[in-house]
Amino acid sequence: MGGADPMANPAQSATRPTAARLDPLDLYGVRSLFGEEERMVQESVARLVDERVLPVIQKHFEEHTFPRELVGELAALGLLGSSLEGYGCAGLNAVSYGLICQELERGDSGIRSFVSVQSSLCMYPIHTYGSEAQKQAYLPRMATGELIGCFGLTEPHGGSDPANMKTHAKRRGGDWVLNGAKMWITNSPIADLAVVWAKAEDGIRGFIVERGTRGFVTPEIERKFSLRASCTGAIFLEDVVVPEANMLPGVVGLKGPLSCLTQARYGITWGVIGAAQACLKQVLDYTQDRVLFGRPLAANQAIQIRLADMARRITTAQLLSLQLGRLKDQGIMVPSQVSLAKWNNCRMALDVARDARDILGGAGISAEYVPIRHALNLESVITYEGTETIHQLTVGRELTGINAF
Ligand code: TGC
Ligand code: FAD
Repeated sequence: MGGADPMANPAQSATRPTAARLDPLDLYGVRSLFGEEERMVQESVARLVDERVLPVIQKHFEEHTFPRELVGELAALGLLGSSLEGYGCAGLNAVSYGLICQELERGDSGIRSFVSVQSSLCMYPIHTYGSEAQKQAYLPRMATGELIGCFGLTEPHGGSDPANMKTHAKRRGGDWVLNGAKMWITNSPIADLAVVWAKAEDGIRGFIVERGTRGFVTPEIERKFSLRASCTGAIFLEDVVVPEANMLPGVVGLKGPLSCLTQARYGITWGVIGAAQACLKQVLDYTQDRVLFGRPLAANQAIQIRLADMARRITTAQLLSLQLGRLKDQGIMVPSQVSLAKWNNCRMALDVARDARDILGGAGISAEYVPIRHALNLESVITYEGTETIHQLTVGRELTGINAF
């Protein structure tokens, strides 16, 4: 036998040689499964997050402001509508889009939210269901960040059941007249346009409502304790006249908005991994440096079990999202698979962030450390795009064939 057997000598086994150690944020080497383009995308977004997002995000979170100054930089890197083809969009694959979300959410869920809404909830429906004129008019300018979009589906009386929406659209001559209210809408106060879903005579339809249209107002929701670096508002529609040319012609029915949610939920499954990785990294450093009872906190079995559990859950989530991405790139991903990953990965990230907060002790409630910000953000992420219960029931329906909503 050449090298020393670490099991034979407790003193040697206390610290393993550096060369043998795995990447604690990627224990299964998931990164080795990415293609060259995917790795390049991840690296460039990681750089943006390190250099431009992390230095400013805590201040924006504390001041409850969205870092609008970053929009141009996100656009310059091709991150807006990145998985769409043509119209100034990058045409990247699903795994690359996932990695974009992961790196952005390592910075803050609010930044990933901005990109999710712009890309998956606004540009995607225009690209998929819009007329050629709508695509030409909006997509190139949304890809550069010149136009910001928002997505109005949720209503004040209950977001989990959008089939029961009250907002309606009635034909008047060659126009449509929209009335109703949407609640909890990311970006609505800063948006230049809203994709609004409303009940028409033949079913739910999507409309592009431009800022400045009479009767369209978007007040901000103040006093949020979560996603404070993201701008959230309502949309009120009072006799809003929308020309026929602004109705999305390619889809009727709830599958229109739900198909957009599938795109955004897919990205969230990756995004929350980034938030969890940021928390794990911070507690790994902290527990090595903090000495209690004469030894580093990291030398306690109870702490190691908690760190190991975080790594186990992150690794599982990474493999889930990667396989989901490969299914999506093959065109065979189905919504209940997205639900399973949205449920698992959001729960994983929220639990990791809360536990990391606790391991930091009193320091864990300080803005000097990232877990409390991520934990607060993840309270929204586990709720929006379908609550945990909605995704559990979606998987239940897949298994049993029985709708239990
Ligand atoms: P159901 O009968 O199941 O479906 C109606 C039609 O839609 C189709 N469909 C889907 N299509 C694509 N993707 C999906 N995920 C789909 N789910 C269903 C379905 O095949 C059917 O088509 P067709 O042709 O037969 O008509 O509808 P349901 O009324 O039973 O509802 C099912 C349920 C509860 C799962 C759905 O209502 C739901 O997902 N509720 C949750 C709502 C939600 O997630 N809202 C999110 C609002 S947006 C948001 O939160 C943005 S946050 C963004 C950020 O800041 O990052
Ligand atoms: P409800 O639907 O009222 O649900 C309340 C509770 O009941 C939940 O715990 C839910 O799981 C549970 N529940 C519901 N149905 C059942 C059932 N059948 N069985 C058991 N339990 C059930 N929406 C948009 O349209 N666009 C956006 O851009 C957007 N951005 C958001 C940003 C933020 C920060 C937040 C917090 C929300 C955002 N949302 C957006 C809204 C979000 O999608 C909704 O909050 C979410 O879908 C839940 O709807 P709700 O808040 O009305 O809760």
